[in-house]
Amino acid sequence: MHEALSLVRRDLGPDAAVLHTREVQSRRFFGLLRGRPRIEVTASAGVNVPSRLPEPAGRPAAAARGAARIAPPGPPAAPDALRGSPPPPPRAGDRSPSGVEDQLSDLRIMLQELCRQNRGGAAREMPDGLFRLFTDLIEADINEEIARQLIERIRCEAPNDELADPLMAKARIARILEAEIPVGGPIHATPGRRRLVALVGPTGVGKTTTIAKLAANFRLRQRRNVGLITVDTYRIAAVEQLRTYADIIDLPMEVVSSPREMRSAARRLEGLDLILMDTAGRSPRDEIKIQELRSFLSEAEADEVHLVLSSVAGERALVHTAARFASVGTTGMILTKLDEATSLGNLLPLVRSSRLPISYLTNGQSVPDDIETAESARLARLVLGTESVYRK
Ligand SMILES: Nc1nc2c(ncn2[C@@H]2O[C@H](COP(=O)(O)OP(=O)(O)OP(=O)(O)O)[C@@H](O)[C@H]2O)c(=O)[nH]1
Ligand SMILES: [Mg+2]
Repeated sequence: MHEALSLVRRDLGPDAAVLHTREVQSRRFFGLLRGRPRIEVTASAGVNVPSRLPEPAGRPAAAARGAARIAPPGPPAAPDALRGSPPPPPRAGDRSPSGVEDQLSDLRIMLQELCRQNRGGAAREMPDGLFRLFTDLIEADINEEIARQLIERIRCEAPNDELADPLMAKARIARILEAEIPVGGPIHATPGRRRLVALVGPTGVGKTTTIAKLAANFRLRQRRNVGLITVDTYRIAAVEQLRTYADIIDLPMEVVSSPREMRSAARRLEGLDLILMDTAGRSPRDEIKIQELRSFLSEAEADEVHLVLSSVAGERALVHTAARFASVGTTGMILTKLDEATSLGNLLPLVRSSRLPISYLTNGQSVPDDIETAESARLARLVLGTESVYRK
């Protein structure tokens, strides 16, 4: 044993942790004759676990990282509990001393855990059912890292019978996602208390269409007094697009082309319950235009600023866009074009990074019907692909 440990020390250095030692009886001549006993030592310089060898007397306790030093050549020191009553020297053919088997099985578990972590986890060691669930998550476009985290989490939290049932395991993941997805509820338009809500976002995501849907619902279904403001005077057709909706729904509308005009326009709409403000689509990369948008919004004294994002966009673009628009004071998010998305797992990184509550979802071009108030449980099921974007 001393010889073996010296070899470990020589090869792996004094900081190596000894993980496992055992005596192996070799056999010669077709297994009939006993060969010389051999010593097998499992040691590592890179594993962060306490060494199985006791600390030599007079040396400091195990290093903070947990690995003890290998004993220097010479008789190994006794473990703390046994100090003062040295164990009898091992006899040839002796099995391991009492308790060592337990320690070895602890070690095995510890090593398995380390291997699992080192290998980056889930996929290879997952039971079949969970592995299928993992691939379902990947297919729903949930990124691999988040999918692993979700599987690991239910593995830690759920009882075995639940893990063995794919439907129950998926339902547990749905509940985890539900708790993660913040929603902001619908806009509250109280009669007589003017509320100004602006929609901002990149180009072509559906801001104007969503304003028309909201305006029609508040005006025609909830009988609120609604007005519109547009600051999108960059595209010739933009004003006309909103004016068409204003005419159909019969709403007052103001066109504002500079932050200075904003106050007087808002004053002209005083007395209404809800003012919806349409803005020009902005590239998240255009810092100057985003700052300009900010001055429009602060002049308007907007109560709510909803960032409109297309659910068809890639997850990195969504995260980046939300971060860039945060500087205009976004208070919520509206996700559009759910009907065009093949999957919605791309929304999870956005939800995690922006922490903005989601207020509405839109799922088609039809005004005023294709809009709904966002609900966490439904969004979780949509992300998992267990529910259709079209409500029955
Ligand atoms: N499929 C689908 N199309 C939508 C949805 N919402 C809007 N659209 C369409 O998306 C296109 C752009 O919509 P707009 O409302 O003009 O988008 P915008 O954000 O105002 O665009 P800009 O003002 O140019 O930045 C139109 O063809 C809309 O009909 C939706 O939920 N689903
Ligand atoms: Mg528009």
